[in-house]
Amino acid sequence: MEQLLKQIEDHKKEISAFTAADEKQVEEFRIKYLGTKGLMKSIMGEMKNVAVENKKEAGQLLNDFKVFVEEKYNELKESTVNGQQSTANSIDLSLPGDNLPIGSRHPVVLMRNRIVSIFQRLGFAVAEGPEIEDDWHNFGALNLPEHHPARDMQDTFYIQQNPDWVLRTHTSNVQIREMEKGKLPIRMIMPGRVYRNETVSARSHCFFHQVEGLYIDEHVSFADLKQTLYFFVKEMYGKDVKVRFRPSYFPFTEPSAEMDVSCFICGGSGCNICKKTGWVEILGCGMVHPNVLTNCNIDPAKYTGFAFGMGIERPAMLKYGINDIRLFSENDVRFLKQFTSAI
Ligand code: 2NM
Repeated sequence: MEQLLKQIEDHKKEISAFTAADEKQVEEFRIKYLGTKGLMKSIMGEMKNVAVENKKEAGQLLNDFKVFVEEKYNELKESTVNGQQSTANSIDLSLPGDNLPIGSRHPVVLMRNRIVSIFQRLGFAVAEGPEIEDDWHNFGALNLPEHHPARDMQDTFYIQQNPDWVLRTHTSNVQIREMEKGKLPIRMIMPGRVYRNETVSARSHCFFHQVEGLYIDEHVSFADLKQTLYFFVKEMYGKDVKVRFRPSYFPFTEPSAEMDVSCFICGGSGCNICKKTGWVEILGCGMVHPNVLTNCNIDPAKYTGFAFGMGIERPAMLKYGINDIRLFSENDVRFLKQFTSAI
């Protein structure tokens, strides 16, 4: 028994010190200690020489030893990968990590997120839809008559293969698609890219971004429209900003209005941004035209609603002091990496 104990201790020391540089050496370890003619086999054979009264203790000892050898074997196996000593054991975990170059959000996305999150807090859900749209969803359903100038080739990109398809000129196509689903009430916000056939310059581009909104339920009034947009403006431009509505015209709303805020650059005293008027136009809005509701199988005698739409690029340019709209789509990293924000 004494002798067996001593033997095991010696083997343990030897095994602990064993290292393997590759899979071949791991295999050598297995053969030497765990193989059919290996140490484990022969030392287990010693059991027959142990006195009866010591057999239980010796059995326990040998079992523990076997577990010890197997654990060492697994350790060696794990530390060698593809015939190479793996780096797993040589990694210094106290070293500082590599700096990962993290990107920054696009200024249009930052501005879109700000706008969208204000309306989300009022219970508006976000909806999206196709950028290639048929004539009905982009024009017809929106009460744009056959010969309306907006349908002109001059203003709209038509798809050559099928002139019934256009690149959407606003995100209102998403409103139409949501209304057509027939699930009311609707309280939704529609952000997205839109296309207009315009000459590209520092001030205008042939594609840009919009956020539109739609609220349809029983008894929705122009007062609801005004209060919703007042809340939006205060959240967006601060408590002190002044607001004014001007009557306007859109084929898809009646009545229609445009909303101005007191110039957030000069505070209303007059500058280049507000063209010395003290006011900046930020959105168009109105009560959804009964024809639009009828086009979407909504009964205008029962339901009313308001809608609004605003561009994203212009407020982003004012906020970040960007003087050329083309910068948004050129993807120059020197431009893009300047914008940081939590949202
Ligand atoms: C605007 C201004 C005013 C608008 C209307 C609709 C719909 F589908 F309900 F008729 N969607 N968007 C709307 C109304 C958009 O953008 C300047």
